[in-house]
Amino acid sequence: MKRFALVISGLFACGGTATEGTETASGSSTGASSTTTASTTEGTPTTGSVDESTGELTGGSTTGSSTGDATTMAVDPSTSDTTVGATTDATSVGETTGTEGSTSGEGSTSGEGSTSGEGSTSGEGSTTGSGESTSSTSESSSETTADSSSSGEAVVCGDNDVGPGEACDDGNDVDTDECTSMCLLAECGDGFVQVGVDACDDANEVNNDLCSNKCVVTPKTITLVAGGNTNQVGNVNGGSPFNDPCPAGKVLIGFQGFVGSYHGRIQGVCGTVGLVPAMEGFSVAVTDPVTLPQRGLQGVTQWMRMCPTDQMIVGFSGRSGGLVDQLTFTCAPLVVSEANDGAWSIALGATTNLAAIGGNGGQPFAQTNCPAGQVGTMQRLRAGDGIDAFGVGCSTFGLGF
Ligand SMILES: [Ca+2]
Ligand SMILES: [Ca+2]
Ligand SMILES: [Ca+2]
Ligand SMILES: [Ca+2]
Repeated sequence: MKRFALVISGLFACGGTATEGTETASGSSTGASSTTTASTTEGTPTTGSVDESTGELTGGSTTGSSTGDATTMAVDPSTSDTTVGATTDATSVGETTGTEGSTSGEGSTSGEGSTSGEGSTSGEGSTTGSGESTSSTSESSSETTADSSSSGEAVVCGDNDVGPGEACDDGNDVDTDECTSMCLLAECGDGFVQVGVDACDDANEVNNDLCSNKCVVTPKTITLVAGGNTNQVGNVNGGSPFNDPCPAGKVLIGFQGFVGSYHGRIQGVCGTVGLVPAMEGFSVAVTDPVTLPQRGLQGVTQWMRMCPTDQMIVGFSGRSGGLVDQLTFTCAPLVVSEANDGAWSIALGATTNLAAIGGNGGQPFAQTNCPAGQVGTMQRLRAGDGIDAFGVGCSTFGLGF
């Protein structure tokens, strides 16, 4: 019923507004032709949509160019019956009409259901109401249609010709070169390990799993290799030598013992260094402490000096003479970093001195550290009844992949 009413009104309008009809003619002609084309696909839908849109639109802007609309309307019904039409064409028609009449005409065309957006377009059209703009609109839309259809035919990924929408086309199915089989330029994160560029590519956003966001393999362990020694302080010829290394994979993380006016007994404490995911990278954790053999037989007051959590012994200072009188241990953490190019590295962080332990005899000796880039991994003592000399054996550290 509505359909009828609309059409009729449209016809009436057409007849009534003879003058405007001329102007409309151009616009409507465009619309008509396109409409005809439009009739390619969906005849029925078109009709149906016509009703809906018509209803809405009519209420809003009946005024404007009823003529133009009318024309369109008249065309539409017939067209719709024919039924064929590319959706796109229909769209263009709709827009055209919309601009001019902004009335029911549009609704019918746009109604085709190609898009809801059109409806809104029609609304604007009514506001504008210029035939020119209408025509341009219709043209552009028709062009768009043409492009889309043509592009669908021509572009073939793999024909060794870079077509529209292709970033590259090397004509092969190899995904590990610079151009993937999807005709996309290889990049980190596409899930393909580009030869010579990506060390890995897990296509996720997790930086500290096995493969970083820069497609670099992440570190898994900390390696320790026996390195140099610190100097020994005290009487380097006294007592007997005791070189006690930490178990494999462990570093010195503190000392304990018994002290009187000088150090009577000492034993190192070792912990396992390992990598743990932290933030977007890794941190070094120290776990599983164990003690080294206790050397010396004297001392009355038990003591313990442990590095802060996850830090290790890198040096010491204190006082000494014929024996080891006082010790102040120096600790530092290991810090893992990721460079801009994705390379991972590990280095010592800022040092911390623990509280001094022991007497004030002897003479102060200079800060005594492991060689640069090394951490303590062995107690190097000389002892008889008391601790004659104290030193530390060190190891280089690195990342294991
Ligand atoms: Ca191609
Ligand atoms: Ca390729
Ligand atoms: Ca890749
Ligand atoms: Ca990852």
